[in-house]
Amino acid sequence: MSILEQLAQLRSEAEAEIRAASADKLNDLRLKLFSRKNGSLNAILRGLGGLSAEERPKVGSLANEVKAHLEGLLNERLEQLKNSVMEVRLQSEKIDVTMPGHWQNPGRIHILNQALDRIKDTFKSLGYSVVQGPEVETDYYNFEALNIPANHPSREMWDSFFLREGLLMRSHTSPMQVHIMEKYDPPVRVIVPGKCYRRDAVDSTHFWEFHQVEGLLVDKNVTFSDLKGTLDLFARRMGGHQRKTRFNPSYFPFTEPSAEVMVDCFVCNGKGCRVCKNSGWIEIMGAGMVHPKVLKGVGYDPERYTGFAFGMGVERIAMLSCGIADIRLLFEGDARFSRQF
Ligand code: FA5
Repeated sequence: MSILEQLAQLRSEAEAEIRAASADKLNDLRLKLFSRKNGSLNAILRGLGGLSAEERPKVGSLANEVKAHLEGLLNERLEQLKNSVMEVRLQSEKIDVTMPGHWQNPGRIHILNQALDRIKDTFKSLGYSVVQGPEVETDYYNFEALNIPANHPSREMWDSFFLREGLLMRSHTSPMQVHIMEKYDPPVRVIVPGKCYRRDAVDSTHFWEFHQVEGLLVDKNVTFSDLKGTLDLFARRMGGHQRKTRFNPSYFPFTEPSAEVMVDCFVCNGKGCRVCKNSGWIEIMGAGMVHPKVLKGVGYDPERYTGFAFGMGVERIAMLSCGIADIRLLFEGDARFSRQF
């Protein structure tokens, strides 16, 4: 076969191979055709020496033409393969933005935490610090230091879960009044949110585990009016600017005088309804001026310092603000209930 025929054959065979080559084969093919040492083109051109002087330039120019043609084809094929890879990717990664989304079922802040957050925000804005305390208490802090000696009849107000000798699950957050005053000199201004435990029979307003927020403010010249002003403002922040408060005389061994703090009913605005048992008023907390015996017990001078304290049930506040009639709903963990608030 003449060199010209060999070149023509190389051209047509290589064209077919290039058209069929995959991306990773293209480079091998390029080497197979054009490598100086053992490329097919050079192998044919090695026969140039045996040609006449007229034939040589003809063959040379045909060889150049074949080389340029095949190189062009190789580049074209490479480009074509790159585009088709991109095409496949685009197809497989295509997102149909008109498809309906998947429902993510986002969580909600539990209604108790919502109430707690609002209570904390209100008092923080009045300069109160938020502190936590232990849920297991000693008899001393839960009772004695709060002016409730052993066998005192008022202990029945707090029917407690006793643990081993001298320890119990705290039945209110008031023991933290004593811890705080023992630790810090006056003035103090704190609230203490936390869990409390009582052996109360469970009904629509009582649970054996519940949350309270204790408040304590001690300074010079603190009066009952300061307590009234503070709780009045609290009620309005929680229930709207039209809320009214009422202080009924009450009894707690660790405050004197003591009061039961009422607000006009959130639901009927004081007209009387099922929630307020037709009285128009709802009790939201116990409060009073810190008893001088309690102040003395922690080393504060009751002649120089006075203070007030209050303790509210967070479940009660949450129920009132959302019109919930049964405390048990708050603890059942039923998402259909929680999702409503
Ligand atoms: C006390 O616990 C006092 N330590 C409050 C206090 C603090 C008075 C500081 C004076 C100064 P009381 O027992 O009334 O008070 O409880 C306060 C609130 O806790 C109640 O109004 C009620 O909302 C809530 N509470 C009491 N027992 C339960 C219970 N079993 N389940 C749910 N909430 C309860």
